[in-house]
Amino acid sequence: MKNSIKTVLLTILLTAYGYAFSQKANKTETITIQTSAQCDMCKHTIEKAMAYEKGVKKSTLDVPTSILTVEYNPAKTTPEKIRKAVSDVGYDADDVPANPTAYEKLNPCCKKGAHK
Ligand SMILES: [Cu+2]
Repeated sequence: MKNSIKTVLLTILLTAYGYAFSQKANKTETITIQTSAQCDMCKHTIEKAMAYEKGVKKSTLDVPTSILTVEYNPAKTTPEKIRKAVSDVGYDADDVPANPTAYEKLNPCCKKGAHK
């Protein structure tokens, strides 16, 4: 009887430990980035770039505020890499300015001031 209680306790302990470990491996962090996006086309361009970005799980750009919310795996990427990916498609990302070459290629309606 005593031994079976020990077995049960050990099983519970190992299950809890395994669960904690798997949670750590699947860790997701979220960042918000202020971008220079202005319309649905910008949203599409940035979210598409995020879909191809390594370590990014989900991204949503809110057009009215131009804020990009990104869920990512911190073991695979960093906020710096994510901001650079946004810059590389032609948009400012917080203090990282848009890549000038990519910005020049943007549709005219997506350039700064086009909607003001
Ligand atoms: Cu646009």
